[in-house]
Amino acid sequence: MTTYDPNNIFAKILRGEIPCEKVFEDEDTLAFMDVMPQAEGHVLVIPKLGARNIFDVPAGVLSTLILRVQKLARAVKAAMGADGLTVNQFNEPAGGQSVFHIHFHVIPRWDGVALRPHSGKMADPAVLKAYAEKIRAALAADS
Ligand code: DGP
Repeated sequence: MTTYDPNNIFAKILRGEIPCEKVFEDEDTLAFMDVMPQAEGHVLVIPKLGARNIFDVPAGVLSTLILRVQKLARAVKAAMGADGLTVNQFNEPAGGQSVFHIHFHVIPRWDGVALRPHSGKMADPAVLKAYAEKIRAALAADS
């Protein structure tokens, strides 16, 4: 299937049917903590409009989304005291995508610290909440 499935897990998060640890929301975008983080402070940034991935997302939605990715990248780096940051975006199973609602991974990085596996172990919700609080504070300081 290569069309958009409105019952994917991120669509359910957008409809409030599944909880998430939210760090940012506006009329176009939602950002929340990844439950299987590849590094401490790993955030996902998604559009509210349903699009499967890079191949079907409308240009205007993608343009807004990448600006929000930049906003989150700055806040996450500052909040986590990171040395750098990796932005990942996967398309179709062959490209590593497992949730079929387009999203960008915003992953803080530290010198000499390798990334953990993609879609690996579930994180402790209390730890995710603590990082989310720091990231929300950095966003508030930026606005
Ligand atoms: P990918 O589609 O391969 O880019 O990866 C999907 C990412 O989404 C992966 O890092 C794990 C994360 N993830 C999967 N299910 C959930 C969920 O229910 N909540 C949150 N917050 N993250 C999820």
